[in-house]
Amino acid sequence: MLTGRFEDIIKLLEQAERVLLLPHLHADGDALGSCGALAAFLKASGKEVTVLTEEPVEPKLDFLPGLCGVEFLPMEGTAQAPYDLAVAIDSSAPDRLGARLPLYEAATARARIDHHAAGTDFSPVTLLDNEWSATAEGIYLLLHRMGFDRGVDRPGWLTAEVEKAVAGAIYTGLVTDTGCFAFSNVTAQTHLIASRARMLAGNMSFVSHRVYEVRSRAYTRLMRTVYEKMYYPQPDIAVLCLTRAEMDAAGATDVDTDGISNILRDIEGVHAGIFVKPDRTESGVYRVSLRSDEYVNVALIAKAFGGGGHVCAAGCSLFAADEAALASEVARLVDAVRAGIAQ
Ligand SMILES: [Mn+2]
Repeated sequence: MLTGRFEDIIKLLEQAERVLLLPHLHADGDALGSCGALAAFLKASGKEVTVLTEEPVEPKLDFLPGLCGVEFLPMEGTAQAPYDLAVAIDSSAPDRLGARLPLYEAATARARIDHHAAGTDFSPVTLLDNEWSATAEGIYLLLHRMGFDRGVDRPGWLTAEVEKAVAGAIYTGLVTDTGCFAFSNVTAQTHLIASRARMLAGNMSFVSHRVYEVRSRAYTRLMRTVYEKMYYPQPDIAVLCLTRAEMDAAGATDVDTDGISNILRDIEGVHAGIFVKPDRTESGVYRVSLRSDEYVNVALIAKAFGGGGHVCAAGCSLFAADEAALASEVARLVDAVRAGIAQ
């Protein structure tokens, strides 16, 4: 269901001269693709646009700046002049903006474009539809209203080159959030938009290759531990808890653990996968990634644990001082998933 009105965001975008776009923490291909598409379009229309990320862009997405002609600047902690408009992209809650939240709040006008069903309404102007497979799907619909992909009716400043750049970034967002158009969030509209984007952007097969097929050496080393250590607390639930030492031994960082929760969920007969790993900096804090099939809504479970996300892909944090405490927290989570499957 659509929340908010396209006109309201369009008005803000048209009025602003200096625009700040903020993808969520640990920005993925949808958050960055959506920012890149919007930035490329707005820049071509004459706006000054900055995309500020929390961390450097992860290696598998390093093609994006070149694809859309937009730089993604990691935040450097330096004071920045307030922006006319700040837009939170693909971010379901204010804490998803991390250390950039004060910059968002300092902007004269604020907006949010997102597709997460369970989230916090933290912006005065929101454009959100939980039926969009990706925020990038919403970005297409927004930009189409602003003159993108209108053929000969497009605005004079919108060159074919810019349209190509925008389309490539949108396509990347779609590929990322739909598992190459395989997830249950894909609709007929998703395919129509992907088709339009493919039409304008040209061959995009490298995107799924980079995002889904290429695995780091560290990830590959880590897989040994993953398969050895995962277990089934229930026949239809798969759990994996990695320690920092195990990740270090494989030379793995957080980006190397992408996709592990899907591996758990995809085992025959499993309805839900629970992947737990230590927070990269805070000791006693664990990041949980939940994946499910159509039998259980993990967004609800994540929410009960203070997190959020989508029906089939969600996340939350656990807090535990030692190994025993973590085991009991994981058991509590397993119980919640168990109860969710039973419903
Ligand atoms: Mn997304």
